[in-house]
Amino acid sequence: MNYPNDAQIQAAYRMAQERYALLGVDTDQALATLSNVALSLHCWQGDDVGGFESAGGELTGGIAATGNYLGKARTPAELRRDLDKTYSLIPGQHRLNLHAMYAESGGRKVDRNELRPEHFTAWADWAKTNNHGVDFNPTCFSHPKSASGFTLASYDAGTRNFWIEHCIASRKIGEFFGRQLGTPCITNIWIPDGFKDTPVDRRRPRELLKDSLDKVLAEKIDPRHNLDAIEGKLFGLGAESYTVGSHEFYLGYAVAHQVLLTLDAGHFHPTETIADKISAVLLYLPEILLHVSRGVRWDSDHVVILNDDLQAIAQEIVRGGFLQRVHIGLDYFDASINRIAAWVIGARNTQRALLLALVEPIEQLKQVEQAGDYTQRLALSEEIKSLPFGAVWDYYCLNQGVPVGLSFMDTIRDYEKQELSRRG
Ligand code: RNT
Ligand code: ZN
Repeated sequence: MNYPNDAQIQAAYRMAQERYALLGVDTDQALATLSNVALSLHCWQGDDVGGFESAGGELTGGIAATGNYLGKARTPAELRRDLDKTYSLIPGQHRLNLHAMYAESGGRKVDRNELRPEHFTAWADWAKTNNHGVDFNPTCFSHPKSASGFTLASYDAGTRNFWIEHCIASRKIGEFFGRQLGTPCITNIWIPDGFKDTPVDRRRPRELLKDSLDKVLAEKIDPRHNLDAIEGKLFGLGAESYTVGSHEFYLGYAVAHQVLLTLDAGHFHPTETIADKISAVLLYLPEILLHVSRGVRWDSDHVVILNDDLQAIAQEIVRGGFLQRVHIGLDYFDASINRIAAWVIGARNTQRALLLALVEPIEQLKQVEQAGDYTQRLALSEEIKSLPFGAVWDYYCLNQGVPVGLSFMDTIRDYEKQELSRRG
């Protein structure tokens, strides 16, 4: 592969900058804005949503990582090494999204309701050293007490209580991360509860879930340290007919309690996109969390590509002026390709989508729309698609000291040879 040299990248940028300036777009400003957007990288792409509680524990909860590519992380040290490599290939400073099952208990069995901040000190130290904020998730799946398919909405009070305790413990761990790192941790609750076949009673499990959430969220935690989020879903594997925590359920709960709503791009009907929901829900909620993902048929978690859906999400965030109120996390898991590449490709695509939105002549577009000139709106929207955006992105990567263009794959291939291929 031949790559452009620094002088070529800079020259291409100068030309692109002039071209965008003709439309009143300041590309330097766009890049400065982009450099302040931290993505929350999901730790679970590195080991196929396995966690470190027990080797080979089965992934349940209606989600699935398919594929058997070499090099899956088997220990926290390996996962952190893989993450370090990943962050080094993504421009900017980013966060980590951690799940409770990635606790480190020094070989002792600690059940999920007994997890405490001390089981996450290694993650906190690593995050502090590397300047990553951390977000957190209770793990309400892949556990004997979720085997019925129900957790916070279980008819069994003992089961419900166990998961309530786990979620409360998780919020305190979130608070710990927030305090340690000086940036609020978003603790996001997603549960798998649902029925494979059509239930008779759709009402009772939702009442139980509402009651469980009330208990989980009863204690106020300083929002400078922890923010709570709740994530709905349409269906899961083995829960095709009914999901207790549906979108409407959580939208109502979030508005009523002013907690963050999490919108996962893969959790809606196939032609339903989350982009259009952002400006609607932000009228009633201070902030939201996105799980940027890609649904493909039965799977809600394919690696994010730079498609229309992703661009529409970025456009809505930028055009709406919502960069401060929309937290962007990634959520997908592909075990059939190099896992570092999966992280890097999805993260870089999300950034490219944001940059594409940041270099739009938004004021002009809004003006023609407000003037009712829909012909010009269409013409301009289409024309800007072929502006030299790639040169701006390359220049950004160069300035941020990360590989330009496809050269990030050289580093990944090297790492695969030196590190990943040695893992059993
Ligand atoms: C599942 C949800 C949830 C998970 C992670 C592992 O459908 O999207 O966010 O992917 O918690
Ligand atoms: Zn999700």
